[in-house]
Amino acid sequence: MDDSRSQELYGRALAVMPGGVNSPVRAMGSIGRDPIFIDRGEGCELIDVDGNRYVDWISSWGPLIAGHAQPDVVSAVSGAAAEGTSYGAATAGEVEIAEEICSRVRSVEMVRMVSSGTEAAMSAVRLARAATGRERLVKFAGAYHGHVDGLLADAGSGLATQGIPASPGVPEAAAAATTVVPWNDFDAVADAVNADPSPAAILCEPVPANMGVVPAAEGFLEHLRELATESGALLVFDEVISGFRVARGGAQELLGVQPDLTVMGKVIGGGLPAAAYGGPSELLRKVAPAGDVYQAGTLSGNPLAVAAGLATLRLLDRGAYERLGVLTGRLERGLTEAIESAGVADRACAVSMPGLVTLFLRPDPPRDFAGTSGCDLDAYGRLCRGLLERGVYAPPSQFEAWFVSLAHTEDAIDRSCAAVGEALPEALG
Ligand code: KE4
Repeated sequence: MDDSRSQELYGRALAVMPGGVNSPVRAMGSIGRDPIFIDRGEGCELIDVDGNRYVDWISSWGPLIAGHAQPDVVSAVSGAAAEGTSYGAATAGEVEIAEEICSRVRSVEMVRMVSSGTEAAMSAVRLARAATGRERLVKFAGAYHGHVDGLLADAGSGLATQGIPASPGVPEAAAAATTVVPWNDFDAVADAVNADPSPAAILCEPVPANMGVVPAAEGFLEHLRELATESGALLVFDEVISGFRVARGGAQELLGVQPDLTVMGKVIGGGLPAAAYGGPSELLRKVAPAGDVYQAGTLSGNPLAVAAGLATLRLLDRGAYERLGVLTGRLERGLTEAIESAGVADRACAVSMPGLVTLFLRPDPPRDFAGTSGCDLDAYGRLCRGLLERGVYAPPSQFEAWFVSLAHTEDAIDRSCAAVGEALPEALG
């Protein structure tokens, strides 16, 4: 595969950008190759700067649930841009998208728009701390909530642990306020929540997709709900990925557990920078200027991002979710059949939730981050490289998901699964 133009751009990028990219996962280091530079997207496909075409399973890490260059989205953004790009003043579109979000997510009566999932998670945590007068957070190993100092804490495996900085530059004090426990560990999270000092919040991805797709065990989200209610901590669902993807009302609709605060992003920006946090009016009215919990943003509710987000949400009717479910099922079955036909069912498996699939290089679905970390990561890198050679752009990390979009066709799914059937034996050796 010719990637000479990508190589030339990468050489220039390394001189002026750390790692040559603006977000680490794009660098493809974890799959043992240099990054591919993209020229454009068309439906479910990416075309790189060397003209190589791929079935895209990244969908911009979730936002592109309607596919690349979707006409309604492009038209909405173009129309908005023609009138101006940002005003730093209130607009009708912000009211419309807030109403749209509240109409879909039952636990959200009021919402604040921000510009990234990180900002939304950070602000929701600040609100939870203000509302409870407490500081400590309980989060789960392998869950990702953006690059907020206190949320990068990950003391690794083990029971409830005091967070330690997972990145240089994170103050000990910021990490120390975070307790990290294994996902799906009923006893560990109960111990962490019931320990002193009582926590401000239990923060989770209700459908984890940053350790690969690792669904909650039966009753686990209900357990978190009970622990939060009994302890006075707020239950915060980070639905930046699952929101408006796994169901019209997100994971809380699909799984029937209501959080106190919800963090949202990706789909609500349709590929432009937009995210949000929301919940009951009584909580959100604590946020400035209604209340004294300060949070602000120059481009919060930006007209172009709102136009893209509204156009995307308006494509997501009940029929769209039925279609997404059908496509997701086809992909999971196709990957499972590819694994079985390659004779490697003892070394790989596929796990899905609506709109999300992960191909794990281990014999059975992991229950937590330690389980995912036990996957054959070297083989995963070889698999991804083999898939790129065959025109399939799978997530360049075992700790991510394949993001299904409404633009994915049955043919694109079948071609991707056939490529996995060819590349997997080579990758596993
Ligand atoms: P951003 O700040 O990247 O917009 O959102 C942070 C975030 C928060 N919560 C969840 C559940 C998330 O998945 C994310 C970001 N997701 C990753 C991919 N899994 C973004 C990709 C990247 O870092 O380049």
